[in-house]
Amino acid sequence: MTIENALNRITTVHWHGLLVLGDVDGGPHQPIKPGDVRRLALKIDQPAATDWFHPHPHHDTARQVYMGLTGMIIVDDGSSAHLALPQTYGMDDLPLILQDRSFEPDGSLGYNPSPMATAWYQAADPANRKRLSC
Ligand SMILES: [Cu+2]
Repeated sequence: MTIENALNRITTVHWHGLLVLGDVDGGPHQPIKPGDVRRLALKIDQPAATDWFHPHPHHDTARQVYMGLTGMIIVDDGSSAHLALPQTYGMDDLPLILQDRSFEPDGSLGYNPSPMATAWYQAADPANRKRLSC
């Protein structure tokens, strides 16, 4: 696995749910500076799981995830092959990631980590939108 940080800020890649050792876990203790390249050898040896990867830099995780730095990791150990479940990936077995986002009038992502900036808060009472603009 090769990770190149093409951002202009520190990031990490954390393997959420993978059973890997701490020295390749990608937590905040393993920052990747802008322009740096990190090479990892991940040995995946665990039961089937639906996991995900995401950045985990100190004080910037939520924003980086919001901006799209995340993805799914499906570990298949064959144990579900005999179950009456959809089995054709991409046809009847469709992994989904749902993420709540707001958009600015120009179509760009609007990121505001305040819980009072969420659409439900603003929709609950039109006065809330005015309160936020103060
Ligand atoms: Cu995580």
